[in-house]
Amino acid sequence: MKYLIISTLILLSYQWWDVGHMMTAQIAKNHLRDNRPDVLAWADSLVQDFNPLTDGRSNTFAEAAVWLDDIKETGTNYLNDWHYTDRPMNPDGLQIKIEDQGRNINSIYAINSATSVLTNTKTVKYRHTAFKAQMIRVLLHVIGDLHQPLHDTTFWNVTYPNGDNGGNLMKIQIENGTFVNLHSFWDAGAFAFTSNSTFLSRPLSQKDQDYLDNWSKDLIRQYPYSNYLNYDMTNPTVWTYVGYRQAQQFLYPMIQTSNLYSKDYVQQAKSFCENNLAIGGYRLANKLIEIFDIILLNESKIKLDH
Ligand SMILES: *[C@@H]1O[C@H](CO)[C@@H](O)[C@H](O)[C@H]1NC(C)=O
Ligand SMILES: *[C@@H]1O[C@H](CO)[C@@H](O)[C@H](O)[C@H]1NC(C)=O
Ligand SMILES: *[C@@H]1O[C@H](CO)[C@@H](O)[C@H](O)[C@H]1NC(C)=O
Ligand SMILES: *[C@@H]1O[C@H](CO)[C@@H](O)[C@H](O)[C@H]1NC(C)=O
Ligand SMILES: CC(=O)N[C@H]1CO[C@H](CO)[C@@H](O)[C@@H]1O
Repeated sequence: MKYLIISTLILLSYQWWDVGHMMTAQIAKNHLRDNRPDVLAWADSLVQDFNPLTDGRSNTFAEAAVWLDDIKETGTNYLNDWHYTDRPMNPDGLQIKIEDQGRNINSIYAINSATSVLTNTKTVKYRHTAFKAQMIRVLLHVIGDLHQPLHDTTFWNVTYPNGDNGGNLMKIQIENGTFVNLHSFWDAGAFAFTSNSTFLSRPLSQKDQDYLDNWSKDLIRQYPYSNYLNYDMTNPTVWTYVGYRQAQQFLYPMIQTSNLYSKDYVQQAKSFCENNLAIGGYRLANKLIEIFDIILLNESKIKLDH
């Protein structure tokens, strides 16, 4: 029983619920459609390469952003620690043991690895390989994850001497009085983005796809790319650090001062999440542009050589 509870927690720990992932990808898609349709065509075709090898829930660009969570259901640990970067928050200055320093940079490592697979010099000739098709799905997912700040830290103090598992061991009381896990609250975008059996459940119906598309266009209007011209758009280490600071400055202080539901806080949390979805979408789009431009350059060099 104990084992079951723990594994449920771990399963919950590392996923920005489907809707957050699909929205990040949809925003990236719409941004690329307007600015770099060539990049979208390349990325989308690489996504589709993998469709026959999935369970049919991740066939579109937006749905494919959830694939890295889908494969957890197979019970394998494949790429499990690529979903987060647990930079420690340790206000009591506890002596904490981080097993392996490498584990401290996982989503950063994931993005950099996927980028190098996609731009690898030795495989420039092969745009479509099984490995590249997987790695593009990794990018769609992990860039979404790291914009949920509880994927960028674990909190340690005397009460949580082994860490709080990215907010999974803390509880927040919501409007109807139930206590929910802090991490899940944020994964669901303060319950602004939940899905259920009739709404945005995968595979998406045409109506749901239209809904997602409309919603992402609304967010792009409310949070236009021009708002973020000073933001880092290339370096995942910076992105996870910003997420860590957001957790430190906004997510955790709220439950430290009051554990009670407040409409104000939920409202703030929703716009905070929308803002992060927009930035995540723009960063994903920019990473794909950066990668595709290297590919184009390398392909042209190869042609010149021949
Ligand atoms: C309270 O709301 C949450 C989130 O919407 C829901 O999951 C839970 O079932 C609700 N609990 C009750 C007792 O209504
Ligand atoms: C599913 O979610 C939608 C949107 O939040 C809501 O309108 C609908 O009532 C929900 N359906 C069920 C069965 O919970
Ligand atoms: C999407 O937006 C269009 C144009 O505003 C509207 O006609 C359509 O009903 C919307 N679809 C959904 C599913 O919200
Ligand atoms: C540890 O942090 C939690 C969450 O902020 C807080 O509720 C708890 O009181 C802290 N423990 C100690 C011993 O300060
Ligand atoms: C084969 C080839 O030209 N590889 C190059 C691809 O582009 C990167 C970045 O510009 C170069 O470092 C590689 O040498």
